[in-house]
Amino acid sequence: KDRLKQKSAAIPSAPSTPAIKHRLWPEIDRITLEQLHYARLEVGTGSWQLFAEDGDMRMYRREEEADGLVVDPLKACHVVKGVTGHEVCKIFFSPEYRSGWEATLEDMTVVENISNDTLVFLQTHKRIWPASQRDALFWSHIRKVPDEQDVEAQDLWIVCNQSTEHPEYPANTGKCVRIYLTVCLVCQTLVNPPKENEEINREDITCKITYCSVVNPGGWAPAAVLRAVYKREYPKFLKRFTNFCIDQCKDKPIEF
Ligand code: 6CM
Repeated sequence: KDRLKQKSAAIPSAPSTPAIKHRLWPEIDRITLEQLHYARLEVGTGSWQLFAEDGDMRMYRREEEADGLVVDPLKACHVVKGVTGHEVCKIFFSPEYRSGWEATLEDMTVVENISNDTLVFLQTHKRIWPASQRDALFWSHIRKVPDEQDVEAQDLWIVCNQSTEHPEYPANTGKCVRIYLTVCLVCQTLVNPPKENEEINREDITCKITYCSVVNPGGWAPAAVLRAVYKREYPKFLKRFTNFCIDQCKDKPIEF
């Protein structure tokens, strides 16, 4: 009985978002929690191959193919000073910031506003020669996910992006090939206790970031070109994104 109690205590309590009434909610809730679990597993040794390293940033991939297409899972870890997990996740989730950090983006539309923590996006990405241009249709959900069994992981946030379908935006009808993605960003805030009678300032906070992604290119894309693009673009993305967060937050009050 005690073991059962402990187990259920580890599951974040059900969120009170109005999104729970949406037809996609069971999938959103399940995939978000699955991705949270997956992101928090240690990379360890074995199947993950380190392919990029810069300061505190480490990027790993596993070479995998499905129906002849490259679908290499990627896992990246980074540590960024001066920002909270909530701030970083909010910037990753919110449409108003996207063009400021997403270098592969050509266009972005919110096609459904499910609630203030759950949106459906249609994005077109810049064409990469010699393949066709790609688009992506995905729901995106942001949530605070404290782990009641880990005192260190109370300030824990996730954004989960998952491809979906929408009758008004069918795949592969125009010039774009639709890509299919499962992406998550998990952020944990660590705080150095401030000196007595002093307020916490940005030097006292650190954000531990985990980013996981699996992208299926959806149609023909030469494997070697795609792997070379990922090797170049993912480190560029994480550095650009985290620098953007630091810059956006530096003159604002800390948002826990
Ligand atoms: O996670 C990232 N961005 C999010 C917000 O935009 C979202 C989107 C992910 C889509 C990423 C796909 C971009 C690459 C498309 C290339 C398709 C293959 C073309 C064939 C080439 C031969 O989750 C950051 C994504 C950073 C990507 C580098």
